Amino acid sequence: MDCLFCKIRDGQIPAKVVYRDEVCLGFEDINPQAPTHVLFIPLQHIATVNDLTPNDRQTVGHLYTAAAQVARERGHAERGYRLVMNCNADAGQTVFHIHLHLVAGRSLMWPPG
Ligand code: D5M
Repeated sequence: MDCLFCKIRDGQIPAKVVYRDEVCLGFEDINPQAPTHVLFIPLQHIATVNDLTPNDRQTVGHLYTAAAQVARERGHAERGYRLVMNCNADAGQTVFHIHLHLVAGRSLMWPPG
C-alpha cells in the first residue's frame, strides 16, 4: 500500500516526531498553519473517517488524548487550540490515512473556509 503516513510511521520518510505511543504517532505538519501544527495518526492504516468502525472508537479517542497532552505541554491549554480531522474532497483531505490536526498558538477564525 502506497501511503505517505504509513511510510512516516515506518521511518521510510523523515518527520519531526513529537509524540509516540503504542497506538498513535504525532509529528509536525510539513506546511504549518500556526505556530503549533501537529498531526496525530493511528499506527493502524485507516483511510478516512468513513472507514471507521465501532472497533476504532478507542483508537480515535486516543488521538484526542495524545493531542491534548501535546497541547498542554506546549502551553496551549488556557488560550485554546483546534483539533480537526478532514474527510474527503470537500473538507480538503489530501492524505488518505486519518490524521487529527492540532492547530494552536494564534487566534483561529471560525467558521473555517
Ligand atoms: O492534511 C494533510 C496534511 O499533511 C497537510 O497539512 C500537510 C501534511 N503533510 C503532507 N505531507 C507531509 C509530510 N511528508 N510530513 C508532514 N506533514 C505532511 P489534510 O487534512 O489531508 O488536508
